[in-house]
Amino acid sequence: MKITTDHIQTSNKPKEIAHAREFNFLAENLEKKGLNVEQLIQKLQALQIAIPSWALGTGGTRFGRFSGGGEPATLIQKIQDIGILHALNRSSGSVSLHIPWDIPQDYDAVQQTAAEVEIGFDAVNSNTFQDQTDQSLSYKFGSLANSDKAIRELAISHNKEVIRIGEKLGSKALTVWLADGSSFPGQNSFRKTLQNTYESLQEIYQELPSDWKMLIEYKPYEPYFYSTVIPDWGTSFLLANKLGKKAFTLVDLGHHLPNTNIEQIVATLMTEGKLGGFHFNDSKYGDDDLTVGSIKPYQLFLIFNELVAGFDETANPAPAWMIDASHNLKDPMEDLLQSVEAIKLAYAQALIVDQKALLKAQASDDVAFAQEILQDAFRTDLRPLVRESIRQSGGAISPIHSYRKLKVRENLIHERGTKSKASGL
Ligand SMILES: [Mn+2]
Repeated sequence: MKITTDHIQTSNKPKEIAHAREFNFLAENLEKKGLNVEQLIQKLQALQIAIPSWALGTGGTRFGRFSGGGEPATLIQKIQDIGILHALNRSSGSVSLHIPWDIPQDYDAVQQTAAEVEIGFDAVNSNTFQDQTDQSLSYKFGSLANSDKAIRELAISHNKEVIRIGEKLGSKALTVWLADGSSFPGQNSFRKTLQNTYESLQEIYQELPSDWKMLIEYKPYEPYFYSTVIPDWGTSFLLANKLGKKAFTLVDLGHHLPNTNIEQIVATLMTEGKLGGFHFNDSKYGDDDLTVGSIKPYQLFLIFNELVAGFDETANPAPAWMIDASHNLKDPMEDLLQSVEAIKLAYAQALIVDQKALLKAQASDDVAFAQEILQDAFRTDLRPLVRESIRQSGGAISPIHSYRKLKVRENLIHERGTKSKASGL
């Protein structure tokens, strides 16, 4: 199925009048506060969030997986699905590939499909957290950190291959998430596994093209439950600093212990110019991979508040934005539309924070007013602004409403069948 301009216009029609009324009311109020609405819209339009190739199918838990049908069975179908999302929200203009789940069979066909639906290639992700069927050695006890040099070399060569695949497609970043760790005290040496990891990453780093970035993800636990080799931002930052200027820290919102102050981590990394990218999701208890903004929208806003301030005040390069969620209950495409909207809303809220007044309140220790400034922005309903930015880009006023109205899932089930399954988490 392909979404056409006609589709968008027809599905927008019943919403147009009410939307215009809501937007004009909001725009007037924002202008009264001294905000430039046109500029806000341009900034919102520019924010593009990559969709991971593994998020288009129904995710599972370790107990089961309940597919919804019509899932993309091939990489080309995955890119077509992202094309549908992008046509609806004009905000999901790239795919983040997972290797080896999505090694292109026919590069020309993959690139042609991507070009047809206006999709680019974001960071490529390596996978050394599971063994592949034809793999000679096992990652059961670690990959880049393994005590066995031959296993480390296997994992290093896999990462180098991922870079080569990404180069052919036009990617500019390699994301490394390392599952390596231990489940019991004494299982391995903290110092040796960290040193092995550093040396392995060095070898991969040397293979990185000059205009590429290496994004190092961290996670405190899981799949191992006593330790992970890169448990926190500090360890990732340490490795990125030692590796060099092409290496950065990647923040995955679900990869923190409960109540961690993620916005402070963002501020610190940006001050040092080392925030390389984001994996968006939401969580209640752990790495739950829930829809962005579904559990802690205020935290998401506070993170964006640091990002917006950091864009102005630091030399941190533009980070890579990606969703990293798993959809077990909802239609994955509806879930992704909701996530992208939540990200844009948090960004919009952060853009209207009165930064000058906030600095003044901070300088005079006016705690109550500083809080008022942030909460005033957070509590302003900016959905009409986000909708208008998408509408002006040629997208749907309400992407999820149009998705249902155009019967996208029904069409995909009709095209691909009810048993079609996507690879992924
Ligand atoms: Mn992630």
